[in-house]
Amino acid sequence: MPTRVHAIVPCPAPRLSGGRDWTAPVNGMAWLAGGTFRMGCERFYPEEAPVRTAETHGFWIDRHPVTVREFRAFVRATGHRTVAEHAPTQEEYPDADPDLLVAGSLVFRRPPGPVPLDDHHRWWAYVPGADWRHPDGPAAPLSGRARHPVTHVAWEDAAAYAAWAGKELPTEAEWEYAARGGIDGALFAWGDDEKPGGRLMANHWQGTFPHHNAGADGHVGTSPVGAFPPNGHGLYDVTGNVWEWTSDVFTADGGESTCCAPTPAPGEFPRRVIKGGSHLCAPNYCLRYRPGGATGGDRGQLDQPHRVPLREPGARPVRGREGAHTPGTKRVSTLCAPFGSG
Ligand SMILES: [Ca+2]
Repeated sequence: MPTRVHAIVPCPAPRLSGGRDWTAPVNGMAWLAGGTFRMGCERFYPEEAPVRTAETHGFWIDRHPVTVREFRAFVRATGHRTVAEHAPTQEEYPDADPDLLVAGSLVFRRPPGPVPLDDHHRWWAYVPGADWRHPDGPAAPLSGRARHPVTHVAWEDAAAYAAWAGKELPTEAEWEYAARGGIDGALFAWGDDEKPGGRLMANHWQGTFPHHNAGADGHVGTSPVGAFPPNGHGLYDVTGNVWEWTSDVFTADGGESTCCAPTPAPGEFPRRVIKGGSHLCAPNYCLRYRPGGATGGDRGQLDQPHRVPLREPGARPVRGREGAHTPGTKRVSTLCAPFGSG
C-alpha cells in the first residue's frame, strides 16, 4: 500500500469562544452531558478488551457522519486536497516501483465466489484515481450520493475538516459513550438483540463475506445518513455504514494485521482508532458494528468518514483507551471470530 503526502490548507476556522453557553442548541449536533460508562468488549476481539470504566465530560457531537455534501463545502472553502489525491513519493517509499506511485485509494472488489479470509488482497484493490469524489474508482461518478457519508478520507483529512468546522475529532471514549446511547454495557447501539422485532438496525453485511451480500437491510454499499433509527442519544449511523475516525492512536504492534482493515502501510504513520464498523462488516468475518468495536485505521483509505464533536476547550475524557492494552503486549487478532464465538 503506497503512502501519500498530504496537504492541509490553512483556513480561517471559527474559534470557540470561552464565553459561550455550552448547553445552547447547536445545529446538527446533540449535547451529551457526559458520565461514567463501561467501555470495550470482551466477547469477540482482543483489541477491544478489557471492559474498563471510562468517563467523559459533556460535549456536543454531530448527529450523523460527515456527508459528501458537507465535505464538498469544506473543499470548496479551503481548496483542501485529500491524501488520496496526492501521489506518494519515492522518498516515502524508496523500495516501491515508481510506476505504482500514483494517487489513488483502496476500493472493495467483491470476488465472484468464496475465498479464504486470511488475505484481504482478495477483496481490496488499490485503484488509481479513487478518492472521495470517485469512491468506486475514476470511471464511476459520485452522483446521487450527496447525503451518503464521505469516504476515502484519511485521518489528516478528517482532522482538517474538523478544524475548519471549529471542532475536533472525538476521542475513542467520547465516540463510544455517544454510540452507546445511554444503554450501558449493551452489545449493540440499540440493545442486546441484534434484530429487535426482526428489524435490521444498521447498514452492515448480510450473507457470507466477501462474495455474497444479500442486502437484506436494503443497502449494498453505503446508505444515506439517517436511513436507520437513531440511538438513544439521537445519533444516526453510529454503527454500520462507514467506519469513523477518532483522535486516539491505535496501539498495535508494528506491521500487525487485524481483520476488517488492510495491513498497515510501512512507514512512520501512526494508526488511529476507528469505530463503528461499516457496510462491509459481516458476522462471518467482522462483527464490528457495535459500540465496543474498534480497530486501527491506517493512512490507506477504507470507508472511514467521521463525525466531529464540539467540545468545551480543556474538557477531555478522564479515561479512555489507556488500560485497554499493556504496551508491548502482542495482539493476536489476525482473523475475526465468527459471531457468537468467544
Ligand atoms: Ca447493507
